Formats: sequence, structure tokens, C-alpha cells
Amino acid sequence: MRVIDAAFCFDGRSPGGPRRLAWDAQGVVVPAGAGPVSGDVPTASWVLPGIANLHSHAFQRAMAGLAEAAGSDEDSFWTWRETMYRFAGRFSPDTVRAVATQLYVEMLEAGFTSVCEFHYLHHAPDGRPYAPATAMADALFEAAETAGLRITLLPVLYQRGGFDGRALSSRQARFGHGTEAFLRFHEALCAHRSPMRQVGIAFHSLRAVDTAVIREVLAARGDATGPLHVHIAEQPAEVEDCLAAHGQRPVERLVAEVGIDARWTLVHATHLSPVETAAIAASGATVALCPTTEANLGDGLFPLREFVAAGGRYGVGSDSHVSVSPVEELRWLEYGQRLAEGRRTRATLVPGSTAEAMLRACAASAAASTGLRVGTLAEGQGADWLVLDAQAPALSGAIDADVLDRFVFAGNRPLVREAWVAGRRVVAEGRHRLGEAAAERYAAALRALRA
Ligand code: NGQ
Ligand code: ZN
Repeated sequence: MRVIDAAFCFDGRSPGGPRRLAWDAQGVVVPAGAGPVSGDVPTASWVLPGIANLHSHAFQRAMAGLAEAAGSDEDSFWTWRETMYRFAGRFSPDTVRAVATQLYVEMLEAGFTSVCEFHYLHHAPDGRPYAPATAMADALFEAAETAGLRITLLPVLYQRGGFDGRALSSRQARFGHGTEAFLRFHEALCAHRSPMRQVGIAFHSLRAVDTAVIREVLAARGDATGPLHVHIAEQPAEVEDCLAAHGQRPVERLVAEVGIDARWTLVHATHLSPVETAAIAASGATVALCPTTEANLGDGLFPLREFVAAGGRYGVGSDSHVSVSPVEELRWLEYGQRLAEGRRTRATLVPGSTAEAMLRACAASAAASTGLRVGTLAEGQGADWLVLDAQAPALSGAIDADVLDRFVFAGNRPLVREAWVAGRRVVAEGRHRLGEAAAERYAAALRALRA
């Protein structure tokens, strides 16, 4: 058994205080005093759980900043998507591996210790499967392993171009699967499950998959599905098209035709009616909010306060990776609400730290959304935590009551000094143990992608 003495430890559930954190050889948190302690006991100042990144498309990290040139007055999510598709067409398993490794290093340095990878670059650009068919998924698993990040791989089912049932465009060909082929693909990936690797299922969106097919996949995989994720109601046009095709809004349709529960993570869920907001909250499903991407794409604002008031669960994701930082996601989650409502401290309904309320929400949703034993530092959970930089001016004079608000709201210097995953320190002095190696391979991959 190994231990560390934290002067302050927020375990994801209750406010901090000093704690001796103990973990076993499997990297699982155990009761302090559960066994003999080997070696000196190191100390740490401010400790909090590592944060789960609930939504990532790793390849998009390489186009951050490359889709910002104005084309016309009509620039929107939909024109961005065409740029993204052109870019997506260039990736191979090698470039995906290099980009994802750098991304996952950045996630750990920023305080994310697990990622839900919403993966749809399955095949070669012409739609033909790689040999093996899991080549791209394997590259993502390898990247996470190299970086030391826990991963929930979510193979995405993507079958059509819109609610009207139109076929995939040529740019979407590499995303597609027939239902039978997808079931075999998911089954093959499930063989990789371990405490560091989970496998779930993503349905790209109700645009891309009919609800009857979702039901078919769920029935076929039974207890073996793992966590279930779906993009939903991100853009007004998606809501309008769903209403036109089915007379139902997207969330309304998912709830009525499929049913949702705590296994589900609804990504974005931006445009909701009050009935839909209440239905998601009551179901126990998680909403994955990606505020920096949602701002970048001009999506709109999630009704956070109504959802929190209804007892809804949420966490954050970095999605397109225009930013890779839980601090920035949480900060903009709160700031979006402030800008819209003209009031402050929107994420909490009770007096006290705003950041603590948001970090509690992230901790509480992490295990269900990732399917991994992560989120809090309760006994039996993975030993995944962050040590903040006590020397940083932004934390000087910090006390238990304000340290989490300072972490989320103060300044721009990264405050994560160490990141630990499964009881192993992967970030020390603010830098990942791979040093420059990942960045060098990333630079080479970017040259290949632009060639
Ligand atoms: C994606 N990203 O799959 O990468 C999507 C864009 C779509 C976001 N929605 C494509 N942020 O939704 O059709
Ligand atoms: Zn997405």
C-alpha cells in the first residue's frame, strides 16, 4: 500500500480538509491504515479528483485554429462541418495515433485523467475497412496507453446523411457501418476492456441513426453495451429537421422511441423545451457540455440552472479541442450563463463555492458516463487525482473555502502541478513524463497531414 498526506483533499463529494490518501498495487483507493506503508510518506498541499473528459474527437485537435478564417456572412456550424470533413479525410491510423497521443498528454497536463473518445473515423477515406477493421480504434487505445490516460472508446454508429434518410455523402463514407457489421465491430473492441479501457457505444446523432436501429443495437448487445453516448439537439436546424420528419423534437423523440437512463450521456443537448430538460434530469442520464466548442461553433446555451434545479447530472468535454482544459470548460460553462442571465454564480443553487458545485457535478457523473471507476476519491475508486501548484500566485494565501474557485476562475497559468492515474504520477512539475517526444511526433504528423 502507498500513501500520500494531503493538507487539503476534495474527494469530489464533500468539502476538503486534510486526508491521508492510500492506494493499492492495482491503483485503487483503499482505506488509510489498510496495510503497511512502504517508504517515507510524501506530502501534498491541494488535492482534488482527476476530471473526466466526457467528449472528444481526437483528430480534431490538429485543426484547432485552422477553421477560423471568415468565408462569408453565412459561416456557421454547417460550413465548419464541411471544413472538418475535408480535414477528416486526410487521417491514417499513424496520424491519428500521433495527434491523439499529443492531445492526451495535454489533457493530463490540464487535469483530465480519463477521456470518452467519440470515435467515427473508422475506415479508409473511400469507406473500405482497414485490416484489421479496428486499426483506427487500436491507434486511439495505444495513444491513451502511451499517455497513461484512461479511455472509454465509443465506436460511433453512423448510417445516413440526415433525418430524411439520405445516404452518406462521399466525405462521410469512412464513418459508416451496416448494423450487423457494427455489432461485430463493437464485440471485437469489447475484448480490450480493463480498468484503464472501457468500451461503450455512440450513436452519432438522430440525424445519422434511426431510432429503430438504436433499439436494435441495444437489444442485440444486451448487458454488454457499456455506456451509451449520442450527440443531440446541438443546432436549431437539427431540431427543425427532426420536427419536420417526425413531429417530435430530438430529445423528445429519443425519450419516447428509445428511452434513456443512467447509462446514457447526451452530448450538448443545447436546444431543449422545458419538458425535455425535466425529462433528461429525471432519467438519470448525464449531459456532456462542451462550452468552448459550443461557443466556437455558435451552438447556443444549455439551460444549466433549470437542469440543476431539476437534479440533472452533467460533466464537461473538450470535443473539438479548440481548448484542452477542464478549467476553461467550467469557466465558460458558468460565464455563458452569467452573460445570458445578467446574474452571477449560476451553477449552484446554494450558497458556497461555484467551482465546488461544478466539480461535484463532474465527479458525480464520471463513473456512469465513462463506465470506469473514476470521478471521486472514495474507497474502491481509481487513484486518479490532481495536485495543485501551491507556489502559484493565483493560490497564494488560499484556504479550503476558496481554493477550488481560484483553480477554476483565477488567471491563466496552469495550476495542475501533478496528475496521478491509477496511483502512478504521469505529470510532475506541470509536465507530462513523455516530455517533448509526443510533441515531436505530433509535429511530424501535422506535416504529413498538410503535405
Ligand atoms: C462531430 N461535432 O461529429 O465531430 C460533430 C460535427 C455533426 C460537433 N457536433 C458533425 N461538435 O454533428 O454532424
Ligand atoms: Zn462531438
